[in-house]
Amino acid sequence: MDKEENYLELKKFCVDEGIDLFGVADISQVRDEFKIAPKVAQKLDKAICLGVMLSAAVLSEIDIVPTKLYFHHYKIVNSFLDHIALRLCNIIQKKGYLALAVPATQIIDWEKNVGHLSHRKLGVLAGLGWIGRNNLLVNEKLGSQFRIVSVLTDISLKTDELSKKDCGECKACVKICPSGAVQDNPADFDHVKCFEKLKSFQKQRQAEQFVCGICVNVCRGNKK
Ligand code: B12
Ligand code: SF4
Ligand code: SF4
Repeated sequence: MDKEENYLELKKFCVDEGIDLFGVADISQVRDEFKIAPKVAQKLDKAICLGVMLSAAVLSEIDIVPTKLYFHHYKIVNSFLDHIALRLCNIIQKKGYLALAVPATQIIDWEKNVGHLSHRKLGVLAGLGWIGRNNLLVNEKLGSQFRIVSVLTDISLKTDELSKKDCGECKACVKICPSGAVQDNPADFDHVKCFEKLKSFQKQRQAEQFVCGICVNVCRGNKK
């Protein structure tokens, strides 16, 4: 099968299973950054990035603190993404290729606070959107109201174009962020202020993990 046919078949599987965003990135220039054994990473030249939308109703309950419903939703959506990624890997493997699912949310270095790789960065390279003022991956249709997972593979696939969109004049997240982390220029995002706020939410027992959701709730992707 050629790369177009493989793309359509894998996309159909994912969409039928409930995936809302599907994109493919060439990772041959970025895989050296991954915290995955080079002997494995070097064999994988594409990332399939999958996104699933969040519940607008659950998000809209968030006002100035994350809610218990949002925390549960966060866990369920991560688990859903990890399951679809596993099933996608099995389909690819049965065709005789390699496929490695990178967990939706797993921190492997607690000092630097990083995962195996950046799903946001791969999402940009797979054409799913752009990095917004809130430092999240923003999609034209879903805003930041989705979570993502990536499957690395060596199967032949066509790749997607980068998005040409950006936040435009929208500054909804700049105004609403309770920590002052979000600035007009996305490059000035203050990771420390954001993390301190998430730690304080956790201390207030809003959630057992570091969640917030305020800048997710307001981001509709520069829609009028
Ligand atoms: C650790 C972590 C955190 C840490 C922060 C660490 C950090 N440095 O960002 C804490 C606990 C604070 C955190 C907070 C949140 N997180 Co978090 N987090 C992660 C996790 C597990 C790893 C992130 C990581 O490794 N970062 C390392 C750095 C290098 O990468 P990065 O920050 O992701 O990406 C930047 C660089 O790649 C840089 N960059 C450098 N070179 C290049 C080149 C190109 C071409 C591009 C495009 C970018 C780029 O731009 C990117 C954006 O700043 C990811 C899952 C994953 N594995 O990606 C989720 C993830 C990033 N988190 C997510 C979310 C939603 C949140 C929260 C909203 C919490 C919540 N759920 O309520 C907040 C938002 C904070 C914010 N506004 O950024 C989502 C983002 C979804 C989206 N639509 O963007 C992710 C992808 C989880 C998921 N599976 O969906 N998170
Ligand atoms: S996650 Fe919360 S504290 Fe961090 S940037 Fe978004 S709104 Fe601000
Ligand atoms: S809320 Fe507006 S400014 Fe903030 S990331 Fe989303 S589109 Fe960009």
